[in-house]
Amino acid sequence: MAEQLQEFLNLIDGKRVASGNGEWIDSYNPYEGSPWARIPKCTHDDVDAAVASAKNAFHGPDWKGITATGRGKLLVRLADLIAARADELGALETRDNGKLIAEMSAQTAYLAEWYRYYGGLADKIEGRVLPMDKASRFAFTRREPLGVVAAITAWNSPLLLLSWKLAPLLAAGNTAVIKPSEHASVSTLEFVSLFEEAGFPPGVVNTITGFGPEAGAPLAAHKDVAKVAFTGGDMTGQRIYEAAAPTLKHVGLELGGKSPNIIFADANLDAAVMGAISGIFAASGQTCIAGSRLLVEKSIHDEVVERLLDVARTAKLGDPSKLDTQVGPVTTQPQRKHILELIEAGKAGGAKCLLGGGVPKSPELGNGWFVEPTIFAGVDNSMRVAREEIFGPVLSIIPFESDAEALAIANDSPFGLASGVWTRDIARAIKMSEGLEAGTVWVNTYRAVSFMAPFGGYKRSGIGRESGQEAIDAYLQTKTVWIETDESTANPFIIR
Ligand code: TXE
Repeated sequence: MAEQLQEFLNLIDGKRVASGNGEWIDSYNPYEGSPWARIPKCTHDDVDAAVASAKNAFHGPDWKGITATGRGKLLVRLADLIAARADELGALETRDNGKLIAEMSAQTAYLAEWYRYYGGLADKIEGRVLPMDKASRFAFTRREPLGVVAAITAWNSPLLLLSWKLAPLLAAGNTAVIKPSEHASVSTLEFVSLFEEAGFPPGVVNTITGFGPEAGAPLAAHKDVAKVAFTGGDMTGQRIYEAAAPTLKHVGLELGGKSPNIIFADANLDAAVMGAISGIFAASGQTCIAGSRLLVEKSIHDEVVERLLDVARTAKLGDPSKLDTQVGPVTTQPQRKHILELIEAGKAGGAKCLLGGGVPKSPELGNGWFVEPTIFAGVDNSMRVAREEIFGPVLSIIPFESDAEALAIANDSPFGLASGVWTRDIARAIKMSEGLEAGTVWVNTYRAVSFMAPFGGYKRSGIGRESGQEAIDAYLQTKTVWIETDESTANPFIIR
């Protein structure tokens, strides 16, 4: 069986390599429920080799010798190569993580924009001349890269999540070791070929595949890694924060959410209902920004529920590689088990299951890891389905009566990644956007992202921001240079 699987290799120091111990991990097609490829099962020694390669490249003349403008040009060239290969990369992602081809190829086409944007910013990283309160001194700042950055990513959108890290970190002059999720590494392993084609020196971008504890943990703790940039679950994020502490690494953590999507009675209900559907059933709910808590004003509650059911009932489940499929399988078997357990917890806790609630019966979906689009009404915000990230197609509807109550329920969560507000009242929209404890507030839209819009979490949803101009600051450190122009000697026993 294993002989027939396509093999994908890591990239370390410009060479394609298997793991040092020769072991592999099978990569599954979630629609067929069977393995289709295999990836190296790396351990500590492989991590050491990848970090050594990135460290050498960081200090070596080939990368250091490229001007900021030159780095920018490499990134723009890479963007063109990505655009040319977007469909192919999107198809690989669909095969590996089961998400819709329409969604994955839109993502892979769009990610070229991150490299163009940060390619443009690369030679706009500027220090400052300081005005100085001491007449004989001249001082200025330089903005310098951190060194080796570990980019550890999740399976739901492998290349998009990676690019949010890779484009700014390379623009800033760092080098990278990428650790994709063991559940969906293939697109990343294919993608990194483009760096050589674009002209990046060997060792600037390296990959390590493997399980979290065996490959991710030694990378997150490695003494020569200056920063860990991570996307994944909050508990793993916490472990990475701890692993980074002994060597005082920088960290960027983009973790999960339990985002409130709030519909007021004055909203455009057609748009709001579609926004709610896109918030939870797109990508089978496997997005960190899933609008998994739908807060609905009481006076329109029943109407919104009816409209939601009308759309959700007809959602077409099926093969994610077909363009007309609307809901695909979830990516992993453990993830499906987790979702089904939380659905049972919702039922046991007293929430009313209006739709779905299990595994679809139809035989043609039999091999895939599907979960039915599920809608719970009568949810109280203290229930598990309202508090825990489910990361699946499960919506919890919570009624509210006033703006203050909506805000209180929305903010009563350990998470704070995203939120949605549906209203035609501009004053209400502004007040809600002020009051919501979340890194993103969407008004009359949902699930919108852009390379120019900072993205990240409040509270347990993470640390730091990705995308936008400020993301590049997260991969830079400031050096202050002082120059004394007065040649007279100063008293050495007092501060200068
Ligand atoms: O993610 P993990 P999993 C949430 C979602 C899901 C849960 C678990 O709720 O149910 O996380 O998903 C690597 N040191 N999100 O298990 O474990 C791992 O190999 C270093 C939210 O897939 O967080 C992978 O590369 N690395 C989310 C990456 O961390 C470790 C996206 C993510 O894995 C490690 C996905 C360790 N000790 C899941 N343990 C989002 N924010 O979008 C694991 N890893």
